[in-house]
Amino acid sequence: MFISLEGSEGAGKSSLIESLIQSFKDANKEFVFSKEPGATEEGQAIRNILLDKSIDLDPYAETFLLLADRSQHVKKIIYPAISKGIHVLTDRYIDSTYAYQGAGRGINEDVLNYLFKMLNFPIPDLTIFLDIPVIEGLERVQRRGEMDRFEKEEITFFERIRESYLFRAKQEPERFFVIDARKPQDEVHKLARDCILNKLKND
Ligand code: Z5A
Repeated sequence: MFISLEGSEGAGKSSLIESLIQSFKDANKEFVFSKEPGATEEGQAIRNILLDKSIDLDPYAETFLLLADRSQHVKKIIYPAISKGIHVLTDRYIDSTYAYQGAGRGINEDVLNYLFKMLNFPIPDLTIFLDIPVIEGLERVQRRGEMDRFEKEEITFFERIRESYLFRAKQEPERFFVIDARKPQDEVHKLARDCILNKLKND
């Protein structure tokens, strides 16, 4: 099973993954947890460039850096785990690119589809989207402290991102599971955990 976790700023993905790691250990399910950008050593170097607010990246330069990061991630982590029958849960994947670079930066969706296909990126079996209104998510991020290159964008950028996620979730209801990320953390955890364990049982 290949699962991605998506959400806009401050939705609570990192907090959710931390609690899921414990749940799957308790349920004796073998999982690899990873994150984009930066799952691999090479990806870490790319991540530093992507998040550096002193660097002014062209939208295509940004997109190709993310794809370089993903190529390493897919080749070194995702495919090897899947081929051994180990489940993978990644914090961000292709839907982040549709949302941030597609809707956010204006890169044409057909171009992204072409690149994903050419690079042979696997499609997740399940995508959990933590949905939060833009202002509430940004307030959480601001409370957390210093902001990175993405987090400093204007509100309309994040509104386009949220709309893109919701649109994709509507287009692919069999792949997406949407959770209202305003719910208390333990409820969000339970919804995500039950969704994943049910999917594992039914597959
Ligand atoms: N990016 C891209 O543009 N295109 C791509 O294809 C990919 C990525 C793959 C990576 O940043 C950036 O890369 C990202 C998009 C771009 N944009 N940014 N920024 P990152 O890896 O540094 O961060 P992130 O992925 O955006 O995640 P995050 O900032 O760490 O947020 P989060 O994981 O969703 O939230 P959190 O840290 O778990 O929670 C935020 C706060 O809310 C924290 O204080 C929690 O305690 C609190 N929280 C969490 N859940 C709750 C609930 N349920 N109630 C109340 N408070 C909560």
